[in-house]
Amino acid sequence: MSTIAAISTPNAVGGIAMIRISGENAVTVADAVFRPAGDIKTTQMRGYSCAYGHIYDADEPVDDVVLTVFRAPHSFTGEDTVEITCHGGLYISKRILSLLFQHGAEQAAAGEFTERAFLNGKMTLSQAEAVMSIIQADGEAALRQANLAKEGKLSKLMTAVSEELIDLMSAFAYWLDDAEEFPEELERSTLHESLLKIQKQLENMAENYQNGRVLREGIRTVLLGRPNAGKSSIMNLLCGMQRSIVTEIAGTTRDVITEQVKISDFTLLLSDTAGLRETGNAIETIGISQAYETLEQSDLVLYVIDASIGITEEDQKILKECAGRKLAILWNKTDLDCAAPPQLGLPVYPLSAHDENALSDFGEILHQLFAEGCYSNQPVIMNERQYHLILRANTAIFRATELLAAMQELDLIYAEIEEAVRALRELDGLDYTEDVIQGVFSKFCVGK
Ligand SMILES: Nc1nc2c(ncn2[C@@H]2O[C@H](COP(=O)(O)OP(=O)(O)O)[C@@H](O)[C@H]2O)c(=O)[nH]1
Ligand SMILES: [Mg+2]
Repeated sequence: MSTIAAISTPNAVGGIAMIRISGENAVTVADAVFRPAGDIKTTQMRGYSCAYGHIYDADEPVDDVVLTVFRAPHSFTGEDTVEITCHGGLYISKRILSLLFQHGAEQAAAGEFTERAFLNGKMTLSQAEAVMSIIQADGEAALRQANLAKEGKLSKLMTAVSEELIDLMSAFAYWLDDAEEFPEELERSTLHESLLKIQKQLENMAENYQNGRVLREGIRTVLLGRPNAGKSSIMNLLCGMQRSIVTEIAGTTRDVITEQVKISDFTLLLSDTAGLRETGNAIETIGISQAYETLEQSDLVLYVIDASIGITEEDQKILKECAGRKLAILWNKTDLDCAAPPQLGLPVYPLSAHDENALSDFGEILHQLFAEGCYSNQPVIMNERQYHLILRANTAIFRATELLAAMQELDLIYAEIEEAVRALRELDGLDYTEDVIQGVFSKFCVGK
């Protein structure tokens, strides 16, 4: 395999930059441009050792650097690897990289170092994907999930499920060729039970992925309620700035206003909407229908009620339309004379939007609403590719149970279970095609 090189630090000016070289000739390529300050020759450096010295372009010094050597197979990629840490100027790092190219290294493609780690058996495909998830993690929960996958917990789980399926297959492989009918020795009900158990596991994984989506992409949150309930005031409170216009005039907000807000571990994609009411105003009517569209796409509804008025019939009607979504009632304007919050079997949070600290514990509320799935210590699948393979396996198992119930022939059932195993093996890269690998690693950054 060729020797590749890339700048692994961001394409920006910083204190230091790091250039990574990997492949059979990594050390000789580095040796061609590096003059150590000490006595040990670069080619004689041992793994996990580093040296201080200078990069030279012919006889011209370019930068003083630290060079770290990793010897195969004890490196990230499993190949000989050299990391050059230089001053973090854009020109310097690019100039050193181009010197490496002059001495035989080739530009690494996106994710190529990790791809090599996978191809060299240093990690499974889901562990390789976890590397990217670690880089992208923007909070504690996302990082914890990525680390679980990186440690191989997801791989272990996938292997366990595949092995259960393979055991089932071998249990009835014996009857496969000559059984005209379903053999009596093989208990239909036991087989059915085992398949259902596996199906449940796969369904849980798919569900956890959906729950985890809010961590990866943000919680699509909509502020809904009647005009003047205080939605825009609460929007501004959560944004920490005057994002929406607030007036005492009902019908002030018309467009949907969306802002990204980071609260505790969560990112909210927060939308303020027009107050919901019957109105003859054409512009307001459009705003109201946009509010309903936003509701359709939301993960969380914050339903704002003016506590000095209390819950109205209209509120009750709209709340019914929110059924099935994560929902919290913000019982606003508690600084005024107001009734006790209603008992609706929903979480109700009393507050006054005029108190600037009113939502300082909002992160807690989000934790209560979204803790499940996000904070599990179970390994969670991390991306669409993995999700679709879980669904593919699940569909195959479902078909197997249907065939079993319909007293169909064994070989049809066997084929479905085999299909589920194929999907799970592809998930962890035990079987893969060039396209799969290309699809996974092209999403990485160059230099990782
Ligand atoms: N007293 C009091 N007034 C509030 C509170 N929240 C909002 N208001 C007032 O209620 C009116 C409508 O607020 P606004 O945020 O525009 O409501 P929206 O129509 O639901 O967006 C404005 O005059 C606000 O100042 C609150 O907690 N207490
Ligand atoms: Mg408003």
